[in-house]
Amino acid sequence: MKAGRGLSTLGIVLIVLGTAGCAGGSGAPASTSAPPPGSSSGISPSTGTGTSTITIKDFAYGDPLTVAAGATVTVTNMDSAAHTVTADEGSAFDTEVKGGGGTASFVAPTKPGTYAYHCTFHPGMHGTLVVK
Ligand SMILES: [Cu+2]
Repeated sequence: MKAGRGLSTLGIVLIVLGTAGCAGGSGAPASTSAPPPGSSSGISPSTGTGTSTITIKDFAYGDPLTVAAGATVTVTNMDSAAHTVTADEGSAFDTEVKGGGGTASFVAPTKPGTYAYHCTFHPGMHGTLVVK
């Protein structure tokens, strides 16, 4: 039976969805809470560019990020608290990002797969990095 593996994958997806959706319920992520006008911090949404960015905000990593194998991933932390991006298994990646708009970067694994990660400071924070 292959049901076991399928359920395992589904479980990860549900955890990610649950983390990302706790503020907005069902439907689209609540990304409409733009910063107030005039207070631009120089950080623009990384949509459509070649850069792979994880933006941490409100103790959440956001949607799962898909990157190329070995790509450099930049992490931006909009919270006041410091966070880490730490692979759940093994030592695929582990980087600390200071709060207040701090940035850090790490190199994505070269082995394709789905990598769950978390914050060592806040065990409730979970994210997913997909390498292909
Ligand atoms: Cu954290």
